[in-house]
Amino acid sequence: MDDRVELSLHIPEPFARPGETPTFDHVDIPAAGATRRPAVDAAEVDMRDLPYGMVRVLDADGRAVGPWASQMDPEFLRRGLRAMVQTRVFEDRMFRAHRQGKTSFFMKSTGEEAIGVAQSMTLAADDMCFPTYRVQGWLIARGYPIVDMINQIYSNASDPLKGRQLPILYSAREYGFYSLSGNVGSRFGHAVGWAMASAYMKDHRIALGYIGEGTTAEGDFHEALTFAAVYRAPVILAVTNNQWAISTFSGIAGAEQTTFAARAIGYGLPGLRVDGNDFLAVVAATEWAATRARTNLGATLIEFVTYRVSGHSTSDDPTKYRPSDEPVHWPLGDPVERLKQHLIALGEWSDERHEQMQAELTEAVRTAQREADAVGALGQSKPSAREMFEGVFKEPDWRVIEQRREFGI
Ligand SMILES: Cc1ncc(C[n+]2csc(CCOP(=O)(O)OP(=O)(O)O)c2C)c(N)n1
Repeated sequence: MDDRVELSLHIPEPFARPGETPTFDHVDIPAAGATRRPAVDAAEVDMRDLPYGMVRVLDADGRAVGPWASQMDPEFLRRGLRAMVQTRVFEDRMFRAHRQGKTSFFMKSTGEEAIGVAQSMTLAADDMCFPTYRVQGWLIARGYPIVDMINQIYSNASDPLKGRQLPILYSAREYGFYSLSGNVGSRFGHAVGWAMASAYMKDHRIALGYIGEGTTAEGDFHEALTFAAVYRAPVILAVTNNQWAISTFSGIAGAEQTTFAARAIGYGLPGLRVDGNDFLAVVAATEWAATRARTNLGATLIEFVTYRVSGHSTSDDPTKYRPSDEPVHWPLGDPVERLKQHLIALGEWSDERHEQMQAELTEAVRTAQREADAVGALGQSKPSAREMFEGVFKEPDWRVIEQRREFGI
């Protein structure tokens, strides 16, 4: 008789499906202030507890507590709040624009705004971020014109990218925002390469790469970590763990085994696990990792624990694969509400001022949309066909010249 054990596979299953009661008991959340803050030059071997903790600053009462809390200028915090609200208002409007047929596609970052906004405000103007489509707040925090974002989304004659990119795949070098790619993960290695080039040229600029937790299952993630560790590249590697990769829960990318921050340990890199819905924690962790990068101490992997409140994109209906009330059960709350409460607790903000700001930003987005609508929404206006042949190569290539001649323009 064959007494060998019959082999089987483990197929991770989400904790709740539509119609079931949502639970986040599996997400380990230490209290605010509980996770220690090591010196930036601490040895990696002495920091291997951090990927299992969670850098949190804001407590349930909106107070800043613990070793990662620092004195922050209320004006800086108000600017952060403003950029997050602006991002949310803008995204809601663009989602509606999609439903009105004004664009073919859109994606929201609802619930994740603190990450892109806080990092944009923390890093230097000439650092470079290698974004995902989930950090539009980076551009908004740096004052990128909303009308240009809408023109890009409409692919109209004023589209700064001349209709060459899918809606929301922005590119803005002057804003430290490297060209987005629809191929997820492809930019993560670029961040490391750019950082290596900066060090090779004895420059001072550092890079920040973003990747979703689902995409960490791709080879690009592991290649980037290897290069970052080996060459001690001046880069921050950010995993935004929003629990979902379209309809696939984080367990399919390995969340059941260990944390995404703990992936760092295998590469000899420090890994931080951070409350991604806590604006102050995002700033503190980013400052810590940036100081390491700027002083040749090398790369840091940061997992931002957050939640994707909306669907993956305008093509997605999340009620098909998760309980419709799952977002309200998310234990880390709403980043906008939490920063607002903190400012109110400091005596630096009020509900009235918040409402007034919201109204003002709604009006600003409306005005920008009217301006873009006047140029034309999707299909009503297009960049000139001539644009296809321009800006392709630094010096026009003979093939481009020939094709343009054949085209007769
Ligand atoms: C290389 C590649 N594979 C697959 C896709 C299809 N796709 C687009 S987004 C996505 C999910 C990404 O999830 P995650 O990395 O967790 O980021 P999130 O969208 O949750 O921010 C997939 C599979 C793609 N665009 N590119």
